Amino acid sequence: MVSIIIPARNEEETIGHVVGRCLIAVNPVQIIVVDDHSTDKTADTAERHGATVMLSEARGMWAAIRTGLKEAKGQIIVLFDADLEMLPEDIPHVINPIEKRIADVVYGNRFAASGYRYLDTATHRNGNRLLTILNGIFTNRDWGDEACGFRAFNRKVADALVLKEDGFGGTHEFNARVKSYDIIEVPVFYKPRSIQQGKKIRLWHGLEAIWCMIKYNWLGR
Ligand SMILES: Nc1nc2c(ncn2[C@@H]2O[C@H](COP(=O)(O)OP(=O)(O)O)[C@@H](O)[C@H]2O)c(=O)[nH]1
Ligand SMILES: [Mg+2]
Repeated sequence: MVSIIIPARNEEETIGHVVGRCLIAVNPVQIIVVDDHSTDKTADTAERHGATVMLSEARGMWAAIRTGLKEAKGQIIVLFDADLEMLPEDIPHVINPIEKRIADVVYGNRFAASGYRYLDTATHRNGNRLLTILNGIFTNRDWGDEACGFRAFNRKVADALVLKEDGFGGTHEFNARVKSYDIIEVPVFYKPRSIQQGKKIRLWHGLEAIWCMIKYNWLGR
């Protein structure tokens, strides 16, 4: 079975589509939506479409993922966003290297030249480039898109994983903690949304990202 963990805060517009399409794309599947006191109908909508809904143990995207991991029963775990920036139909491609046992961890790469590539803003793309270069220096692994939220890993990784960050910094903590495993990147479709459309990440998260790279790669916390 595949467990899909979806952190979600105020995503009622898209969460139903995401859950419904995950159910079609992957089988057998366990879908865990981890809500964080959303003020809209995120939790109800997710439940109505067939997901198990949990309330996050703390505020932030990675606190939600940590909560979801406790409930995940699958041999493969997928982390997926609630906002449809990426496509549930890409999940089978992302888990394929784990099923073939040629990777322990798989990342979606939103910028790999394969298939369609929707044009991002240059600001976001260049920020991502900079973080990807820094993450490569800190980990000495050659990620092409180290900040992609679309990731999958096997049970061995899940059982060994210790995560401490609650917010977006968890993205870089996770990279540091899995850097010694067999890792593969798979191109995925990505159509970024704007802050007006609900994107929660901000420029200062870039500084938090760099701090987390230092903390978890160099200071060994
Ligand atoms: N439970 C929970 N989910 C969050 C929180 N912040 C972001 N998310 C979810 O995490 C995913 C990624 O967030 P998003 O704003 O799209 O960031 P980005 O696309 O990585 O820039 C989305 O599904 C959000 O709903 C939070 O504080 N709590
Ligand atoms: Mg997003």
